[in-house]
Amino acid sequence: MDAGAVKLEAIIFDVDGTLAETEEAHRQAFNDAFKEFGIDWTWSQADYKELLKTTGGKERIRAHMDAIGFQYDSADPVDEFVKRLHARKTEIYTAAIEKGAVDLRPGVRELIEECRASGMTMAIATTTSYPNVVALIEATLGAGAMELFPVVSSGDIVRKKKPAPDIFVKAIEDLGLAAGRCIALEDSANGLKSALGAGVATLITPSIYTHDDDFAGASKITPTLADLAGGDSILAAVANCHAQAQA
Ligand code: XBP
Ligand code: MG
Repeated sequence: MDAGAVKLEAIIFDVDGTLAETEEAHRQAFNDAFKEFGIDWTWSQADYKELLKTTGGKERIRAHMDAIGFQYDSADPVDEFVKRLHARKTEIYTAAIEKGAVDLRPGVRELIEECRASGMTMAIATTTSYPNVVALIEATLGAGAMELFPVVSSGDIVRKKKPAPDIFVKAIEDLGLAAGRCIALEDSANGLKSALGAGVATLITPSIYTHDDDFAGASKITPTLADLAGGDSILAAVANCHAQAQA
């Protein structure tokens, strides 16, 4: 590393699509919640690919209502209805995750373990709701594993979700670090735009729903973290990617 190079001090992980391929479990949970509420919507994979352009589950439900011209007629305010529907979706989703519905993507467990062993700070910046983060981390890394992430920025903690930079700005503020000291791990164009907007260099591992997104501006694109390192240290490969972005 050059004498003047900026040292990597924190890795900021996105959750859905990056830590794990969770979006099929989300889609299933949305569809199950719709059924329970007596709503005749079923989101196919093709529908969901389009709907994912709207980040945030509640916002996604509203986007769908607008797209189909859904006539809401109830005494309940529509915001309350969406909140209740989404809260039930979160219960269904977290129950599935707790039962082991998804595992971490290749190389993620190894990178987290390397960070833990070497003292590299880890943080989370995600659009997904906080209970979803806890369910995934504990189901895949064990009870108490949230302690590995001293900073978790998630869901409604900011007003504007990805692709706005707010969630990454909040994460680096909470870390107390300059953006240049961090690297973001993301899977989507919305996530990339958010991280870059906060000045954070970004490594992309595209996921099943985002492989044809536009990743212009990414420091590196690799199918998985395991591919990035080819059997060597994944943390060293991520740090190298950060060093190249700062050069
Ligand atoms: C992905 C999202 C989320 C999830 C669903 O977040 O946009 O909305 O699809 O979770 P990220 P919620 O990639 O930033 O982790 O229903 O809780 O929003
Ligand atoms: Mg994502």
